[in-house]
Amino acid sequence: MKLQLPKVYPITDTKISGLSHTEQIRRLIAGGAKFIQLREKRMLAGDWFEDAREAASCCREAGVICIVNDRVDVALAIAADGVHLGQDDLPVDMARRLLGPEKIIGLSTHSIEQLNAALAEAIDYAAIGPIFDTSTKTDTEPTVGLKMLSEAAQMAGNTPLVAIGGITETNLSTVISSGASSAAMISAILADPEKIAARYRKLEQIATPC
Ligand code: 3NM
Repeated sequence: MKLQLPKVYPITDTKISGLSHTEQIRRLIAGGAKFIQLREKRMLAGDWFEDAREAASCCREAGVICIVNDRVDVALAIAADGVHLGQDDLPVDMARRLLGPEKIIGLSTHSIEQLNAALAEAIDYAAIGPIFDTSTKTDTEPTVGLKMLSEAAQMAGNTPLVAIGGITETNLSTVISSGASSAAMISAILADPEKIAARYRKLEQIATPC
């Protein structure tokens, strides 16, 4: 069945928020988030595992989908709903074999060529980025821009397409109207930790005008 993604897809970041993954999850859930990715690029698995487990447990209790960035092993260990893979992570077919047919697999792409290849894999959604400049991720590929995002959305067809990189309150509407199913965001949601719930709520409103 086709995955239904909320228009705003929050990703945790302990450096930007200054909060544990669990605390970020609590605040995001308070804001109404339904689909969250745990992303930890600095710590070793052993050092954030307990936090990840608690975060996943909060998600389960609230009926919120929890995806783990990069780490199939961590996703399995905490019984997450799936993984978000990068181009250098385990190949999709291997992740699928480990996770089984029911778990969600998302795959990052950074060009039309990579997206085309991703669409031939057993994924539930593809991501493309960075759409705009971002300082959150330092090893990014060249920016995709809105024109290529529209092309990518047409190419993705029925597969949900997540736009990522430099998305803010100001450009969110254009990202969605360019064809993205969802906009993944880190700094626009987490930069002020006291306002995480409110920021999520506001961005979801901008992305889903009534
Ligand atoms: N992946 P912000 S850009 C995690 O291009 C990530 O695949 C990207 O953070 C990609 O919303 C990015 O703060 C950073 O710009 C997104």
